[in-house]
Amino acid sequence: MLTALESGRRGTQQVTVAGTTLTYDALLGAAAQVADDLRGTCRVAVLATPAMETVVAVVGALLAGVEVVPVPPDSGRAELDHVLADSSPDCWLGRAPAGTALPVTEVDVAARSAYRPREVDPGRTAFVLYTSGTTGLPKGVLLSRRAVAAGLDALAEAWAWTGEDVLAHGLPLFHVHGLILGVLGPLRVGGGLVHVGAGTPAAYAGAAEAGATMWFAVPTIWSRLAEAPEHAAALRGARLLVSGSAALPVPVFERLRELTGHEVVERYGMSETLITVATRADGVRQAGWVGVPVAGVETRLRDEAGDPVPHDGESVGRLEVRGATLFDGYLHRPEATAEAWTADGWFRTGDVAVVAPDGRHRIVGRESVDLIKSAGYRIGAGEIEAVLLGHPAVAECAVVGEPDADLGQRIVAHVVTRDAETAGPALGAELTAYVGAELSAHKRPREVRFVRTLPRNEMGKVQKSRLLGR
Ligand code: MLC
Ligand code: AMP
Repeated sequence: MLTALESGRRGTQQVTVAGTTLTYDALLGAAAQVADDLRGTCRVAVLATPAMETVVAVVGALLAGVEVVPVPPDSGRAELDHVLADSSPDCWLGRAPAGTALPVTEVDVAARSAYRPREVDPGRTAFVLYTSGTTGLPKGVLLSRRAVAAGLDALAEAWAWTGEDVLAHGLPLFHVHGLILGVLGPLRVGGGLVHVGAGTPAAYAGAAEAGATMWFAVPTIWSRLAEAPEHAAALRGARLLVSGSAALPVPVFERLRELTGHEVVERYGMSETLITVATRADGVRQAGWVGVPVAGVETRLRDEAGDPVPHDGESVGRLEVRGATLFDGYLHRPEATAEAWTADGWFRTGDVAVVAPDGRHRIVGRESVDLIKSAGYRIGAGEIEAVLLGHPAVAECAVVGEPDADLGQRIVAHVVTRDAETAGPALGAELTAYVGAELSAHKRPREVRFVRTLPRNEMGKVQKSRLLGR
């Protein structure tokens, strides 16, 4: 799966994560030790801090054919309990949260063991990635080794990504973007990696000195770079700048063209599908458009009745995809899995899009207001509402994603308190912290608005469009 790393086709490239550098040989040696230590293990949880230890843990598990559950390092109580109970890992690999009841298998970045190739079924699960839905707790997305390999090869082809490239980014290591594309990508093609530790303009600019040729970022990071000309200018020598995980605003695309001399390449995907649509390195780069289906993937548009919507560059339809990069279903959720596919075998993305006659896609938005994308993170409104309703002061609540120039969407919680007297800034701060402690930092509302009532329709359902002023 990590072809270049495992095959010896490694050249002189190195992997740097938050200031720690390993040659390919050293990384393979440390990961081989992890693989040896995992004999007899089926599934591990990895507390995915942005550190070399995370990379060695994930690579070691993959070499051993062991399934990885990446866990956000700031996971709160409820989220952590849910992920562990749902995925039942055998142990933590590397760091573990304080007070954990699971056994811990240590990871030593300095260890070196001889690499012994193991035959692993390509259909075996590589990752159980937890991701939010519109309601309920996050679901575990089962991604096979075959799908990961197909997704990476398709992107390597689309972007002419080779062992000559050095990829730079500062993304979290528990999602598709930062972990699968951003760590496994270089190790499959044989290229270098500089994980800059954080998604700040200064850190991104610093990677130029380390020889970076490609940069990956979510739109929030690109917009912050567009407002930091001195740092953006450092990316002038890039071969390719890539944006994904949310829509890149057109003015940001244009400003970055002025500052860096590059037109950012956009691509589109999901935890469930990996990257299905991408602007090719040699393709048309147009602000607001995310490119064409990658090799092995097909897309189509359907209307509400399931009938075809023309690919005429104007008609908006529900985007459905199928192909080699798709997941195998949600862990323990046969009903949710079945609902995600159409009767004729296409995955319903939940996004609405336009497709041009030449095959280029423009993502128009999401079908549901209950899936929020904030700073590139996918967040379920229902998950936050359930936590808020668990707070004794909250009688009713509704969470929405309001447009935000920096974050794409910002989480706003509308709250009706049990006792009107308690409403105010102190309770707002308490509720924000409460969500952070139960779920994770990026799921905290940016604003808590206290209201007397929530707008509801005659069925009693909250009218979120009214909360959004639509
Ligand atoms: C945040 N802060 C809050 C808050 N929310 N404070 C109070 N209340 C709240 N509700 C604090 C933070 O703790 C931080 O404080 C400060 O505000 C700034 O927070 P921020 O605005 O969130 O910025 P930052 O921490 O700098 O992070 C921005 C970012 C990060 C863009 C670098 O969000 C990020 O890495 N996003 C990427 C997500 C991602 O990888 N998605 C991919 C999904 S996979 P302090 O004190 O800490 O500074 C996928 C598939 C695909 O989508 O297509 O790729
Ligand atoms: P996640 O599961 O975190 O990967 O989130 C997937 C969702 O992110 C998709 O369903 C889209 O709504 C959104 N998304 C990803 N890439 C893009 C993009 N380039 N433009 C617009 N939305 C995107």
